[in-house]
Amino acid sequence: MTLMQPTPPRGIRVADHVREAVASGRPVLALESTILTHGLPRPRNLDVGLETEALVRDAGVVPATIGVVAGVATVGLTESEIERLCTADGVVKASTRDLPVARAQELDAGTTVAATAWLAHRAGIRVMSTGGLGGVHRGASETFDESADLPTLAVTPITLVSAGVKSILDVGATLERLETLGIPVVGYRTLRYPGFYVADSGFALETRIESAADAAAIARARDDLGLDAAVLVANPIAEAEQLDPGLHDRVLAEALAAADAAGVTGHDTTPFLLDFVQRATGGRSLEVNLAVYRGNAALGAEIARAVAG
Ligand code: PSU
Ligand code: MN
Repeated sequence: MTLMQPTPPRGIRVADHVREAVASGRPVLALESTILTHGLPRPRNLDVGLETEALVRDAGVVPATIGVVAGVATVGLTESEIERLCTADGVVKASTRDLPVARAQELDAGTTVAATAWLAHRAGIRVMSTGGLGGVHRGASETFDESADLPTLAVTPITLVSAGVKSILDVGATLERLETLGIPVVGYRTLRYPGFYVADSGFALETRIESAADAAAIARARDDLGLDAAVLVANPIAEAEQLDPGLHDRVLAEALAAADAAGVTGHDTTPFLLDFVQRATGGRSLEVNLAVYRGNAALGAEIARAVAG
C-alpha cells in the first residue's frame, strides 16, 4: 500500500534512497543515533551502528539511521556520516527541543528517541527500533525529570520497538505517564513489561501480541481512528540472555548513588547512569545491551515489512 506522504519540512534532509523507498511503499526502518553517540562506548558504537544497518538490510528492509550532521537533521545517514557521529569530538545529544539550536549552530548530534521518531515520521517512515526508551526518572516528583521521549511519542504516529525502559528510571511512573499520554504499549509474546537488561521489570501489560502482523494491525487501527500516538512494542530479551538480576539490582543502587553524589542532572543523567552500569558490570551489561538492540532491530524490520505489506 502506498500512502500519500507529506513533503518533509525543508530543514530535514532525507537521503535519496530513503525517499524513494518511502515513496514506493517499500519497508523502511528508522534507527536512532543517541544510542551510538551517548549510549555505547567507543569504538564499539561504530561497529554496532554499521552492523545494525546490515542486519536490517539483510532482512529486506531499508535502514534509515537518523542524526544531525553539521546542523543538518538527516534521515538516512551514510556510512561515513555514521562514522563521523561515532568518532568526532563535540557531538551533542539532541532531543526535539535541541534540533533548532543544532541547526542554527551547525552542530553534530545524536538524536534521541523523541527527535528520531519525529524526524522519521516527518520523512514518512512508519516503524522505528531503539534499545531502551527514555521515561520518568526516579525522584521526578521533585525534579520533574521526564524524558521528552514520552510527550513526543504522544503526538508522533509511528510504531516503536524497544525493550522497555531501563530500571535506572521509575518504571511504574513511566507506564502511568504512557497511559496518561494515550500511548498504547503491547508486549511481544509477553504480558510482562520488559526491564531492558532483564526480561521482566516487575510490571504487567494488558495486551500481548504474537507477531509482526499483529503490531501492523494495531498501527493500522490507530491510523484508521485518526489517533496521533505512537504504538509501543515492548520486546523482552530472552531470559537466558538477561543480566543476572542480583548483579543488576546491586549495580543499579550504586549507579543511582553515584549520580546523586556527582550532582548529575538533566540530559546528562541517562548517559551517566548507562556508563556507570556498563563499567560496574565489567562489560556484561554492554553485551546484554547489544543483544537487546539486535533483537529490536530484527523485530522492527519484520514489523516494517508487515506495515508495508
Ligand atoms: N535508554 C537507553 N539507552 C539510551 C537512551 C535511553 O537504554 O541510549 C537514550 C535514547 O536516545 C533516549 C534518550 O531517547 O537516551 C533519553 O534521554 P533523556 O532521558 O535525556 O530524554
Ligand atoms: Mn531529562
